This record gives sequence, structure tokens and C-alpha cells, in this order.
Amino acid sequence: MLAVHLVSFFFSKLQEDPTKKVDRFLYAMRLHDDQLKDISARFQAEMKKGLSSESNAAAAVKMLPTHVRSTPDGTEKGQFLALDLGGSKFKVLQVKVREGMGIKRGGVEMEERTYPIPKELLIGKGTELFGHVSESLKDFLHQRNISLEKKHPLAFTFSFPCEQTALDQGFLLGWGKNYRPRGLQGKDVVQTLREAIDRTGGLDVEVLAMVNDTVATMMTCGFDDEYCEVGLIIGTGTNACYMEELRHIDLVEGDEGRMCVNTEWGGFGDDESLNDYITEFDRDVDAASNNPGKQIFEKMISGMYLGELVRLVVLKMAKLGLLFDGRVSDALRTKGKITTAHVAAMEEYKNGLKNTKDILTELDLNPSSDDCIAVQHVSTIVSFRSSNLAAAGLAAILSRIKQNRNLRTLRITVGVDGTVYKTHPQYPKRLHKVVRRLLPECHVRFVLSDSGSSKGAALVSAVAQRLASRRRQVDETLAPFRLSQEQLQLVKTRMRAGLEAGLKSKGPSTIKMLPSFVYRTPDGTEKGKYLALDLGGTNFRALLVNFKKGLQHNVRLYHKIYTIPQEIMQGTGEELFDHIAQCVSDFLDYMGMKNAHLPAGFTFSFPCEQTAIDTGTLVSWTKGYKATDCEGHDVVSLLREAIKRRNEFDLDIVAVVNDTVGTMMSCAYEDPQCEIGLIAGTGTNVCYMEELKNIEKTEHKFGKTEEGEKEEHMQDEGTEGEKKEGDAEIPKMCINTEWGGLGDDGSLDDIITPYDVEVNQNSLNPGKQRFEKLTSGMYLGEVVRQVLLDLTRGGLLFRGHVTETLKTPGIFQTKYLSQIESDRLALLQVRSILQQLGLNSTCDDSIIVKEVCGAVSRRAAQLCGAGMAAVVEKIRENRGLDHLNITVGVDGALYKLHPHFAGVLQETARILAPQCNVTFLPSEEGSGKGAALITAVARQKHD
Ligand code: 0WK
Ligand code: 0WK
Ligand code: BGC
Ligand code: BGC
Repeated sequence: MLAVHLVSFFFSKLQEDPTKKVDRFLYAMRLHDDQLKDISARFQAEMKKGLSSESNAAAAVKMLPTHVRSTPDGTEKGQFLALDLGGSKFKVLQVKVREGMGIKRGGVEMEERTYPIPKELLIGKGTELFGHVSESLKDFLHQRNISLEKKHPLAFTFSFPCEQTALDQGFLLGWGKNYRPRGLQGKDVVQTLREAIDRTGGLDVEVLAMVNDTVATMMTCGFDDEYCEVGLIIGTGTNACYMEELRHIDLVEGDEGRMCVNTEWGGFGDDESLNDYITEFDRDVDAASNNPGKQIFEKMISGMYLGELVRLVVLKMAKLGLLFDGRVSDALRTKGKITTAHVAAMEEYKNGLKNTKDILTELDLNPSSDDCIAVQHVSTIVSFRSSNLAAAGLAAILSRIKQNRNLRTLRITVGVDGTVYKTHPQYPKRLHKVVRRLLPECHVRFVLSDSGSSKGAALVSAVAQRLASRRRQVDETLAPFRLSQEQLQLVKTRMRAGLEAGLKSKGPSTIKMLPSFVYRTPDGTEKGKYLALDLGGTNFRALLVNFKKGLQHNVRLYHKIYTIPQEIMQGTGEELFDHIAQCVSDFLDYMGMKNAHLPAGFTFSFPCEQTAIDTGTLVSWTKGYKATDCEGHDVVSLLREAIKRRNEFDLDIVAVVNDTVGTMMSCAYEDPQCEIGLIAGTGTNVCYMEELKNIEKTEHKFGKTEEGEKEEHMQDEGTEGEKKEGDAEIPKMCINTEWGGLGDDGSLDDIITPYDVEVNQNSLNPGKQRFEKLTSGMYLGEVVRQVLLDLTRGGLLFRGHVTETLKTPGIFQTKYLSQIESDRLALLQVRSILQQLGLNSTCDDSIIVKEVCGAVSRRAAQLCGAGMAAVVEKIRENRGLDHLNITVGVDGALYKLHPHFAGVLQETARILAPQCNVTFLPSEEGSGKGAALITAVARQKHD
């Protein structure tokens, strides 16, 4: 007591300016620019910590992703109910964003009502608080005569930290300010609200979006100012949000574009990182708060605490005899007796001192005029520190935005709300000034939210509503592509029936089951040099294959690729075969083998009726071919004639082989279990080793001579004695299934979509190869294009503009589909691929395009998997096995290049043929090696 008197005596004797003693007393609260810069730098480091997935869990500044990806663009519209909970007032509102009213046209109408929240609800059960919220909502609808029947979309401003996984989901991390209800921490607040609305009953309300008040404020101000990318609240609590680059937000997938991050900056310092700036008064305020140890930065800044800080300082000074002659009243000792409103009043420009006197008198104190000057100064220092700290935080955010965008200067607008900012006479000016001083290179505009945060929340909901309806429509469009297990099972059954029917049928059948006259897979003894020609995939290839000394794996291969121009594919047969002869001539020149008169194998990847290994009558063209005068003709003869016409070199065409058969043979050379060949490329097809006894139509077709050949072959097998264990005596022949024809009789109509119908009608062979048109590279891009056309016409893509590019058939080749669907690609790269194709897409467009590609290619892979299950099951049953181990040799750009096709195909086959263990072996050298092997065998026989 004596000490206090001495101090007071000492000060009173000096008769100095009363503000000086306050300055000295509150020295630690007066922050210089260097200190503010230091705080700003610390805050920037905290932001980084919060954004990174590694340090986020421990970060005091939580940097919560909000799932708000853009500021308003003026196209938002609709009528919304809004709730605003967590500021100083709880409000229910109706917000109408008028259609067609763009930015700056003031196209928003609002009606609002404030509902008091009984104190006990703030500390009672969380569900009761939400019950009150929904009862208030009901009352509002009633009061305003808003129909209860219609479904009302609702926007929810909720001003507490929530971890959001979507716009309409948010898990409460903790209460703050004067709220402390029980039982909601960790719970989804949107769900809690929905349940409360259900409990209240009689309300048809759909909660579309929940946003933090900072976010809603940024959106409100963003409606009138497109540069507004920061939201700031200095009210009961304090916080800021801003638009961050998505690539920096570890917790959210994707790396293109931006997302608003709710910094929850109030938590800055909760990890003691601000301890050197914290005063004893801050510690006292914190200790007496609802949430000790939490929201340290907030407690130095926001309205809930400013008055209390002033009171504690004044109380302490009085106790030290520095004020009121050392007298203290009970009122001054009582928590909450000085409020932020008092602080604002004390600092009023003209009446400030008078107000101070009134306020102090009201507190049963008897202030001298020096006391009033001193207390006013305390208030100034406390509120000045608040705006300084907010400015330091804001400067950190703004300079981060500037760095993110690699700009030297930044033009930006900050949307602000909150009672402190709105009602404190000096606050805005001080804040603006310090921010500009800390960041001289930025042009910062501050806009006070004129209408609270609900307009912004409604805008977020409007976007959410538009996206949700777009999502629904995209989902509906893609639903027919998503096949159920039952549907896939049905496809398998139909494929199986098709295979059986094709084997039996003496006339035409949808699945042709063409005999290949290849009776066995290679055994490694093949030797010699062969020419292989490969026509019908993406390119024409000529190869020279040399099997050295009959030693397995000692193969040399030389090849050259030639493209076949479309006009040749679709010109006359003569032109086509002349072109091939010309390519062969070029290749022989290239190899220096013009005069070698090599035995040749011809991979011809179209359905051919074969009566021997070296004849094949083209049944019909498929894929992109339509050359005249070929169908019904022996393609070997056509090639021989072309070579003869050229009269330049000679070839001995020993075998004509389907690409599936060539691929199977190629792979069987490496893996003796390979008895199936699959092509998933421009076209699709499968071949497999079938038991001769099951190929009923052979007897009919082969006539006498072929029967003889069959006999001869069976003897071959017997004498060679090199069969694999288990099927020693079973003679087989490779069957080219031509499974692409499944569905040509309408049997797939139940899964065929209108887009497939369109693709079929526009194709070179309408009505044919229906399965192929659902599954192969030549058509998938076209199916995708049809879907995109439809979505665009429906206004769901490319802003509804159907461009010439989109109308161009063939723009989506397999390689583009594969690129677009690659998971390694960022959205930005998808966009640049689309751009290359002439499609100008937004970020959202790119997501949808990728999704469409995914649905179409997944269906294709599943259908192939179902088909494959039918084939392996048939082989297993043929052999009477409980379990079959088998290898499939595979080729084709779709299988090899597409990021997911192979995986989905294998998975589907595994599920639908659980008794088979199917290994897929990609062919390394195409089908050419296989064709050469077949040639070798055929040639050996002839020799
Ligand atoms: C008005 C906004 C509300 C926000 C409040 C903050 O509409 O969402 O929470 O500002 O200021 P306070 O009322 O806490 O001072
Ligand atoms: C490579 C083979 C060829 C086959 C092609 C299919 O060597 O015989 O036709 O694969 O794949 P695509 O080129 O049609 O994607
Ligand atoms: C909350 C924030 C909110 C701020 C302003 C803080 O206490 O944690 O979510 O934005 O107050 O209302
Ligand atoms: C053809 C098949 C060929 C497949 C793969 C289909 O269009 O009809 O013979 O195997 O494409 O190239």
C-alpha cells in the first residue's frame, strides 16, 4: 500500500501530460512498424504451416479450405433463405438475387430479422441451440408469409471454425467468442441443422451451403467489386479469408484454379509463438475467457475482448494509484463492465472525453479530467494495437497473394465487416493506413459490407445450386454408361451364347467364329527369315523376322511403319493393294532385299473366311476401311495381283493371319500358356484355341480336301509328340471369333445408349460390329464426342456453344482419350489437350470432359472383360477343369496406352470368371512375329 502511495505521489508531483504515464505503462502494447513487420512475417510462416499437409495438424493457424472456388461473376441468381449465426446478432433473412442482374446493378433484395438467443442456449446443449435456430427460421417464414410448401434453398453463415469437405458439410473444430454449447464439437454442423429443421417440422428447406462469415463477406463485397479476394471480420471475433492457389492447398486435390481459404487467424499465437508480444492483461483476459489458451490473436484484436482489456488496464493503473487517486469501484472490478461500445465512445472525435467521463462515472468512479484523458488514452492504445495487429495479419495475406501471382504490384480489394470496424470511429482509418504503410507496393481498397454477410452466402449457394443441378444432369447423362454387375453378367452370357452359335452355325452368325487353320502355338523350333505385313491396325507395318538357328528367343526383327491415308482406305481395292505393294517395295529397298523372294505372312486384321492357311475371303470391311471390290474376294490373291502389277519383286505369301492370331502366336512364343489373342485397339477382337471337335461347321466347310488336311494335321500332332501336359491328344484350331459382331442382331440393345446409336449411324458400317463400337479405340472418342455435344446443347458444357470443332468426327483419337484420363495430368494439362483439339474449356468443363471419357472407356473395358470371361470359361469347360490357368496375348493402342483400360478389363474378367486365373501378356513386337511364326510352320510343312 505504501508503495502505491509513493508511486502516485511521484506521478502527481510531476504534473505531466497524463497520456505520458499511460504510454509508459502500456509500453508493450505500442507496436512499432519493425515489430509489426516481424509479426507479419511470423504470420506468413504460420499460413504456410497450415497449408501444408505435413504440418497442418499441429498448425495454430488452421487455413481451412472452404470449397468456394470463385468470387461472384454476376451470373448468380435465385431466391434463398439465409441464416447468420455467430456474430453479435443472429439473423434470419430472405435474399433474392434477381435474374439477369449482373455485377454493379444492385440486383439483390433482402429482408431480415434479428432473433435474440437466450443466454442459457449459449452454454446449453448444441441441439437445443440449433432447435432455436430452426424455430426462428419457421417463425420468419410465417411472419413474412413465405409459403411453407415450396422447397426453399438455404444459405448458412456460420462464424466458427469448421473443417469442410464440401460446401454443404462442415465439422465443427471448436466454439469461440461467447458460444460454448455442448455436444457439437467434431460434428457436421450442416447435418445438425438439417436434423433440427426436420425436428421442427413443416419446413421444406434444403441447406445448400455453409460458409464462414469472412467468406460470405468477401462474396458480398465481391458482387460489386471483382477485385475483392479477401474477407475480413473485426467484430465480436476476428478472422480473415482469401483466395489461395489450389496448388498450395495440400488438403484439397487438384492444382488448377483457386479456392478461398478461411485462415482462422484468431488462433495465431495459440502455440505460444506470440508470447513475446503478450502482456499480463492479455493473459488475464485469456484466463477468464470461455476458451483459455485458444484464439490468442483474436483476444488481442476483437470486440469481445477490447473493452475487457481496457478495464483490466484501468483497474491495474487505479490499483497502482495511477488513476482515480488509487480508488477502485466494485463496478470496475466486474468483468464485462467496459465494452467495445464504450471503447468506441471514448475515442469519439469530439465527445470522446465527455463520453469517457460519463462511462467512468457510471462505473462509480470519480474521474478527474486527467483521469479521463488517461483512460481515453488507454482505450486508444488498446484499440490501436488491435488495428495494428489486424494490419500485420492482412499485410501477410496480401503479400502472399502478391507472391503467389508473381506480381510486382497488386491491386486488390478487402471486404470488411464486424462491429469494431463499423462502429469504432478511428479504426478503419488506422487499419488502412498501417496496411498501406507496410505494403507500399499494393493498391488496397477496403469495402465495408453494406448488407452483412448473407448476400454473399446466398451467392455461394446460388453457385452451389447451379453446380448441383449441373452435376445431376451430368450424372443422369452418364448413368447408362455405368453398367451393373448383373448387366455385365448378361453380356458374358450373351457372348458365350454367341461363341457357341458361331461354332455351330453353318450360315452367317453375329459372332463369326472363323477357322484360322492355325493348329498349334509355336514350340520354339521355328527358324528362317520371313517377311511379315501387318494391315488393319492404326498403321501398316512391314517387318523382316529372322528366327536364328531355331533357338527360342533368338529373334531379330526389322520393321518400318507406313500410314495409310484415308482416301486409300476408302478408295478402290486396286489402289489399296497397289499402295501396300509400294510400301513393301520401299521396305525391301530399305532392307536391301528386293531379290530375296522371301516367304511372307500377311496379317490382315479384318474378318476373313479361310479355307486354308493361305487364302482368306474378306467377309466385310470394318473400322475405317471401305475400299471397293474387296469384300467377297481372297485378299491373298488381291495382294499377289498387286505385286504382279508392280512387276518389281516377288513374294511367296504363305499365310494370311488375323491380328489376334498373330498376337497370340507372338506371345505364345514367350509363354506356352498363351492360347488366347486379344486386340483392344482401333478395332477389337479375340481368338483362342478351340478343340477341333467343337468346330462343327468345319466338316461342312472344308469338304473333302480339308477333311484330308484335318486328318493330316491330327497325325502331325500325334507324331510330333510335343503337346503340353494335360491336353496331349486333343487336336485344336485357333478360332478368330470376330466378337466385335456381338449385338448385330439387337442382343445388346438394352445397354446401347442414344450416343451409341448416333455413332453407329454415322459409321462406315451401320448395324455392324455393335460390340466393337462400344469397346474399341476407333469409336470411343466418337461416343465421347456425342455425349459432349449433348451436354453442350443442354448448356452444361462450353457455356453452351457448339463449335465446329465439336462437330468434327474423329477429333478424339485413342491417344487423346488416354492422355485426358491420365491421373498424372493436372487439370491444366487436360485443358491444354482440349485446347490443342480446338476446345476452349474452363476448369469445370475439363473436369466434366474427363469424367465423360472415364465413363465411356470404363464401360468399354468392362464389356471386354465380360467378353473375356465368356471365352476363358468356355475353354475351362471344354477341358472339364475346375480351375484354368491361361495367358492372353494382347495388343492394341487402347490396351497399351490407356491408363485404366487394362486394369478394369482384368478386374472385370477376374470377377466374372472366378474359376480362371487369367494372365494378360502384352505383345512386344505386334502381331508380325506371330505371322512370321505361322509362316515358318506353314513353310516347313510345304518344304
Ligand atoms: C456481420 C455479418 C456476420 C458477421 C458479423 C461479425 O453479417 O456474418 O459474423 O458481421 O461482426 P460482429 O457482429 O461479430 O461484430
Ligand atoms: C499391333 C499389331 C496389329 C494390330 C494392332 C492393333 O501388330 O496387328 O492390328 O496392334 O492395335 P491398333 O493399332 O489398332 O491400336
Ligand atoms: C471464428 C471465426 C469467425 C470470426 C469472426 C472467430 O471467433 O473462429 O470463424 O470468422 O470469429 O466472426
Ligand atoms: C476386325 C478384326 C480385327 C479387329 C482388331 C476388327 O474390326 O473385324 O478382324 O481383329 O478389328 O484389329
